[in-house]
Amino acid sequence: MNEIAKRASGLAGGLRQRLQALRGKRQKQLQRSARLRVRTTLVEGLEQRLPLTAYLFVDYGDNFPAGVLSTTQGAFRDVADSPNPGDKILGTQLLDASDNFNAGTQLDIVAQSFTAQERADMLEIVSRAFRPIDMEVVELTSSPLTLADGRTVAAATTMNDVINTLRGGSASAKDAYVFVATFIVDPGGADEKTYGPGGGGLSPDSPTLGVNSDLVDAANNHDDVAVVYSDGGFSLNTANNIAHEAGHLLGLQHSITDATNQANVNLFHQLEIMSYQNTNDTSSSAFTRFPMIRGDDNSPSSGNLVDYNDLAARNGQTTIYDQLAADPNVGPNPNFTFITGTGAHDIITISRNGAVADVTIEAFGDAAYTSAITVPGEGDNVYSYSIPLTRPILVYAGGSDDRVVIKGDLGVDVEIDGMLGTDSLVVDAQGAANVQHRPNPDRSHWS
Ligand SMILES: [Ca+2]
Ligand SMILES: [Ca+2]
Ligand SMILES: [Ca+2]
Ligand SMILES: [Zn+2]
Repeated sequence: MNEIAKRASGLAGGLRQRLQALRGKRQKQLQRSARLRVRTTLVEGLEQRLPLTAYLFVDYGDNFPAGVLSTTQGAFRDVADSPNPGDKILGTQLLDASDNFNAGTQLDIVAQSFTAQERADMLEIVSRAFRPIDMEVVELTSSPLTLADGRTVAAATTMNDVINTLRGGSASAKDAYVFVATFIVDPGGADEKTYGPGGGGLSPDSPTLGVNSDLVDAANNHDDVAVVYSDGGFSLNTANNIAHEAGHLLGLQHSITDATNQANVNLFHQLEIMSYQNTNDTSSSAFTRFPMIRGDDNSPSSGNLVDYNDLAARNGQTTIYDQLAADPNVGPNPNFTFITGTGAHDIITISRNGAVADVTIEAFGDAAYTSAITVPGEGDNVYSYSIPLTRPILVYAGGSDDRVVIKGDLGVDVEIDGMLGTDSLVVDAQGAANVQHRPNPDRSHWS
């Protein structure tokens, strides 16, 4: 067997193994046309990543003295000032039980307990959500870690450590820092208030340090610090809120918050990190590349959507993913082109069209693909765009039962993460690209 044939054989074997694992462990159905072939020119893995531009730091308090970082309301909100607006570090305003803010009032950040596996599971969900973005997720621990941009980081002992971590590396990198803990304002005092142990999180108010928050400006202009409340242990709420609060730090606003009285609408928002329809419900989380409806006062508790066509994405972008990708201080992961479905049942079609590929996403309320979902902002049922065929393609199909259809020899690798549901893959091509299909990890506490 020559080298190319051996490699092709190995790839085909790997694909078979993955497919068998898929069938055996998850009882997924996977359909392939008889013409699926493994491309013989694959020479390296998909993760030859270029250095990424910014970081999301996640700090569970591993270096807190005796498990508590004791600071003040003021030091935690106004983390670091600077005459240069771009160098200010915005923190989060946590109020006391009387809803008061006094800069000198004590604020204790109390570390909670997690097993290594629980932390790894949550990091996997967050890292998956961030993989399409030009940012790397770093869990801070007591062991110092030197990053690709040269800065050495570890879990914080003091707020000064937070500043040094955020200001390390390239000054232009606008990083996000999220504490996962319980937060006690005025501990032992008359106005003691504990944030947590129930789920939730907060990001900087606006203005802070005299400038707009990135959430208000729809742009990642600053390093900032957000909080996620937790009483320890794995929860979807904690994992998704780490990514959600970080999304605010990058300039994203809410998609659907309160549930609407349209089941299909709630369903297709489940993939979107910036929607509360995602937070407690699923590990299939992403910044979606499909139009999402704005939340907050657009999705009131009555369940009656105010405007179906009011999009969550801003800056002239149609999708939340595209808003991040277009932000000069975030950007897309340069190593591949990213496609998502939604939380609903999607048919995702990727068709070669000359030098590019045309992508269509059709979302449905049912697994039989009969109840079509109208694309917000468009009025029809097909969301489409074209992509270059110069990089590998990464597809996140999202929750529910999705069908991914690949037409024509795309000539690039395609990695499909079907996420939850019973997903199918149809390849209709002569000399198809190498296709990896990865089901959701089988963990009973993921849903
Ligand atoms: Ca920011
Ligand atoms: Ca889906
Ligand atoms: Ca799926
Ligand atoms: Zn939020």
